[in-house]
Amino acid sequence: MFQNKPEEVTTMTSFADRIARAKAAYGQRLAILGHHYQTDDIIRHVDFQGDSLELARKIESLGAEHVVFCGVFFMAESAAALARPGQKVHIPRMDATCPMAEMAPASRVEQVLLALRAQGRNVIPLAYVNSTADVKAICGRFGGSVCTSANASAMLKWALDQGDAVLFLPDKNLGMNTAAQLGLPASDHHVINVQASGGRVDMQAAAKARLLLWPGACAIHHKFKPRHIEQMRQAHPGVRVLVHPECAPEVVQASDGAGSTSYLIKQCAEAAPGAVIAVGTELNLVFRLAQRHKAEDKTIIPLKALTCSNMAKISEQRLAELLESLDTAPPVTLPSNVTELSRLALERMLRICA
Ligand code: CIZ
Repeated sequence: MFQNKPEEVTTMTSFADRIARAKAAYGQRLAILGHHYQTDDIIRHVDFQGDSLELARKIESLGAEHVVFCGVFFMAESAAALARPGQKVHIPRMDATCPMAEMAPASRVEQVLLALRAQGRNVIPLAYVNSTADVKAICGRFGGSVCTSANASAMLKWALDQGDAVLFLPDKNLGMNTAAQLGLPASDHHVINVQASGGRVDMQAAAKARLLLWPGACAIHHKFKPRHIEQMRQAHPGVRVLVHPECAPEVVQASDGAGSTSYLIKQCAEAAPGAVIAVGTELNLVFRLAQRHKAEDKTIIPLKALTCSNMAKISEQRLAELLESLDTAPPVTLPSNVTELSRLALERMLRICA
């Protein structure tokens, strides 16, 4: 899958050479971070690979003047909020956005939160990392925080203890799956209508729920269906099916295990030789796991071949071009109040999940 056609090899090699040259020239002044969903063409150039939590934790310890984030924009924003003064965070494509993050525009989040709070309950906002820095800043301002799929249950438990209810956003699937993990009954959550600036929230239903869910979802993970698991089990009797918790609850329930990218990676690493595992997440990670564990006689297959087109915008060419213009390229910047408040929300998470 990752093999280039012969005529592409020269181009790919030359981008790789340009990246290697730029890395050598910058030395310790440059650190490249890459998310697990990046292609192998990018991952081979990164200094650190991880999920957003692992990469967010790295920022503090990085001495580099330039941090290049190979991932999607909200990840670079979080890195910019956590960066030291003077440290510049870059992303090879500013338009590598996350459609789910865009499903919760900050102004709408604030309106809905205020409408919910106007009912007299202390509603704590908890944003999944897949949200804009503006939304994270709202969480910081209203006593809330941020979570990743790796720490969602610890963070939701924390948020439930802080007030009367939690507004979890933007991923309703992660919210519902995490609530199920914590044993929160379905009667305790409610997916809110976020139209008309909070004017359409069913306040009676909201008042009864401890978990209020924003109606967003990941365009990729939402495409996994229970029928894909049934088909997989028929085609490969004995297969173990693992999925990401951004999948719908019925998919998580039909699987043999669900968790963040770091969980999926660990499960594949710890599986016994001979294991057959179908993984329901972004294809680049599944292929990497298949390659990594092939020699150990483990068969790792995609539950369905789904790629994130925004993650894929980060190409070797764009990385090479960015590195060659790093001193003049505009870094990711945030207004100072957004930096301060989104950092507050992120640091709360890092402290709680230390
Ligand atoms: O937290 C992350 O990096 C995301 C978006 C997914 C995951 O499970 O790692």
